[in-house]
Amino acid sequence: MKKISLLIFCALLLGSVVFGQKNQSAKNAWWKSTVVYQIYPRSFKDSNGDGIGDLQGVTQRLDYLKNLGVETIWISPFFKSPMDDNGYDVSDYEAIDPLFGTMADFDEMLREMKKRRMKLVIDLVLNHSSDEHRWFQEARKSRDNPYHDYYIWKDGVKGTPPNNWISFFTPSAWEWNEATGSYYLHLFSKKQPDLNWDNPKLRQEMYKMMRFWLDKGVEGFRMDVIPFISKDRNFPDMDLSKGELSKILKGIVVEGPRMHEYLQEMNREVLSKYDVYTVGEGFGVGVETVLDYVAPERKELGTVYHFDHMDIDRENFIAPKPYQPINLKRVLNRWNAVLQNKAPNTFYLGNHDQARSLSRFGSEKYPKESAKMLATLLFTYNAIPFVYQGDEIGMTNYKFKTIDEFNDISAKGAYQTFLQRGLSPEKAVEMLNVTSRDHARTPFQWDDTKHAGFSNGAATWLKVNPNFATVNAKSAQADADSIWNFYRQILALRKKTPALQIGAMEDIDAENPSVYSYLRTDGKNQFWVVLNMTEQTIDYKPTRDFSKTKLVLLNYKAAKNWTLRPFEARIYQIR
Ligand code: TEU
Ligand code: CA
Repeated sequence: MKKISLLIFCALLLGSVVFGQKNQSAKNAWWKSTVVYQIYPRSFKDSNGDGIGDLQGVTQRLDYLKNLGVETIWISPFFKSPMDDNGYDVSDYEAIDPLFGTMADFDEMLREMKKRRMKLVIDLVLNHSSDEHRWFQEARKSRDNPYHDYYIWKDGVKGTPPNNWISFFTPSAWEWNEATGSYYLHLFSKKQPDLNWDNPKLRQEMYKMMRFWLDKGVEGFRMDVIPFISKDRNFPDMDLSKGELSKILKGIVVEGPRMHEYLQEMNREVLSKYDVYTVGEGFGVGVETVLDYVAPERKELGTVYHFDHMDIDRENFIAPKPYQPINLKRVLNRWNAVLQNKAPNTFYLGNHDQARSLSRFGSEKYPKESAKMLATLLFTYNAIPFVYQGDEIGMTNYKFKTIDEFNDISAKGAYQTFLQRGLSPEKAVEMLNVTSRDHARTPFQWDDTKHAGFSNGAATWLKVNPNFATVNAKSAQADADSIWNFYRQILALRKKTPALQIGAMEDIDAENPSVYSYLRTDGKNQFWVVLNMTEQTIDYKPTRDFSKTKLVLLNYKAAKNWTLRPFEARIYQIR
């Protein structure tokens, strides 16, 4: 009798551990109120003087991040890679690239994060591998190789690709393979062959790899170009006249026929068994389809992030067009309307694929004011905020002089395209100086010493922005009025204020072209955010008259009635 009750007790205990874990991914999941900080490890901190950031460098700077007030850290890929796309071309998903360190360095980094109660989100590149991955090395040998079907092949004649599919980095998405007498698909560089998710064996390999990292204690996944994993196997030509990349690719390689089936399977087999945060890189995901990924009953992903606001001042990411704040407001309001009360939203102003947000949506003429206004927007909009490394100290775009100063494969591809269109080399560099991904990748500016304290080696892999003498973490931490200290304040405010984390949001001046004025309410508390998104001084007429308000945060010394100075940002509590 005793034995039996002991057994039942153990079974109950086990059950509650297992189910307790699962339940966390439901209603009160930790990640719904978190703030994510993104690290691009190549550019964060070099610990061994080879000029390239690494995992030990990250570990050295965890206190810096803790001190800033962020808990969840997403690190861009650090897996074994030939670095054709700086790590987004993975040749071994379960190994650390020697440039970034060793598995022991990873384990130590994770241990140190956990000590500080930080969560680690790693970057999964599930759509493609490197051509140097063992699977592809096998796959390309012959048509009957057991790994052949891990990739996507199509017959054709050498020199004439099977259809008109385009790639992000090269004109055609097809590359000829001599040994098999066929083409393989690569939507990114030819060193990034697309994996064949229609093959159940490949899917199981990916799930196994995900479990490997979860079992190590990783608590989140950012999933690179996740809407790309299912392709239309009739291989229809793309309608290139649609202009916008996301429209050209839709249904054919983006949000293809079986994508949701695979996401549901992944959830069933892996994600549902762990307390794990997921964010899909939602290339091509619009408000029309987002809920298919993130509505809880769909059992797919926790969140996705979209590109809609990245399009408002660019054609297909690369050709600049003028930025207007009203367009940013419209995108943000549209997404909030669809997700509010249904599923958590996400929001970022920059990442490793984008120019610096201060240079883009703020102004280098008003670096402090505009970066603080953008931070106010980032942390008070109704979404999980993603901070990109360096934004908290006001890092700006670097002025590249010639094409040789760029590193990024996409900058080099775009440069060639611009020249073919008849642009001069100077004009091409001028365009890249607005849009290049390398702006986000210049080394983090830690202090005013050599290489901005990023590395003590002879040279850094990408040039350091010469403004490091004034723009650096050390001086920012010492200056009470710095962007960094404003981040700390607003992060602390957000942390203790549920209304700012998950409260409903309402734009109370939607048609105003320059001022964003909105409320955040959770039933108990109400906050009112007013942002001058321009460098003009504005005599503002609030659209509502609140009888009692208390100013809780401001990016200037004192508020002057309703004269909003350039990029002025205010948060009021309404009583
Ligand atoms: O980005 C996907 C993607 O759509 C980008 O290539 C985008 O088109 C471009 O950066 C805009 O300038 C992800 C990663 O974030 C990126 O770094 C990788 O290069 C890409 O996937 C391939 O893995
Ligand atoms: Ca290094």
